[in-house]
Amino acid sequence: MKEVFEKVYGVIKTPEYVFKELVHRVPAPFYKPDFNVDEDLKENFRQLQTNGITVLDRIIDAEYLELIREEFDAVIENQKGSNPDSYHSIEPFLKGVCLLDLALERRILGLVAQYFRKPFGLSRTDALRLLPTTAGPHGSFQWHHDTRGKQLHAMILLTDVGADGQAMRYLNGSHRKVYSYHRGRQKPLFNKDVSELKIKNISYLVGRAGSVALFDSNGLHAGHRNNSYTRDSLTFCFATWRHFFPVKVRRGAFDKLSREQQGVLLYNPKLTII
Ligand SMILES: O=C(O)CCC(=O)C(=O)O
Ligand SMILES: [Fe+2]
Repeated sequence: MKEVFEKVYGVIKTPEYVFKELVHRVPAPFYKPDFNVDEDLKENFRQLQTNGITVLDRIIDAEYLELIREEFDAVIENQKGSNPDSYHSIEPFLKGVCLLDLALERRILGLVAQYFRKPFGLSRTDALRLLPTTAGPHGSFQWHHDTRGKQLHAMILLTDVGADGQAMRYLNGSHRKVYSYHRGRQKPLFNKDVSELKIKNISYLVGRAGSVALFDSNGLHAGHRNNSYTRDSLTFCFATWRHFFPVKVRRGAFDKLSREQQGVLLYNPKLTII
């Protein structure tokens, strides 16, 4: 009985749900982006639009990467994660200024602005260290979408990640999908959907340390755990509506940002400046 009721409820709720999601995707008519796509990233932008994912190869130089890595180590120290053999922090901006500068990097924001073509904010942050593990798939390490509609994640690799490493997988082109009410709210229940599809449609989030992947988390993706080697990464999420999580920054670091970068932070109603 409960099942039938849920099914019927889903059918009734789906039109409104789909309508909201489609409106959410429409660009703002008079939007003037504060950030633009560099000429050399035009191909990446095309890939992002077509596949829902693109990797910018090593856009962070070695010296800056060293500083980022030092700050990252301080951020995750003692922060044991809920995933097996992992360290995790959702407050990466309290130990220095490098990680905040990175989250608001001009080239990343250029791609985000062009992708949404409407105002957006930094909605969530994750610093994650995945140690080698024998743990099987669970949580975000199974096929899922993030249940927040059109949203961009910038995942910055701080260590080299090859196809043999703990590389996220992404189902190319799945970012366009509009889900029904229930499918739109289900998390890791898509394993079956993907195993039935052809492997050639899948991108691996691989790259050298300092590479940045941008992907639309409305598309299906799966983190991957294995016993190979450690993966360190930072993920900065950008959203245009509703799906904002608390983000904390320090006053001194905030004041040093450009007005446009500050705007990306202030767009998040859950921003705290301390
Ligand atoms: O860390 C991973 O490989 C998975 C990340 C993920 O699911 C996400 O950023 O939405
Ligand atoms: Fe995800």
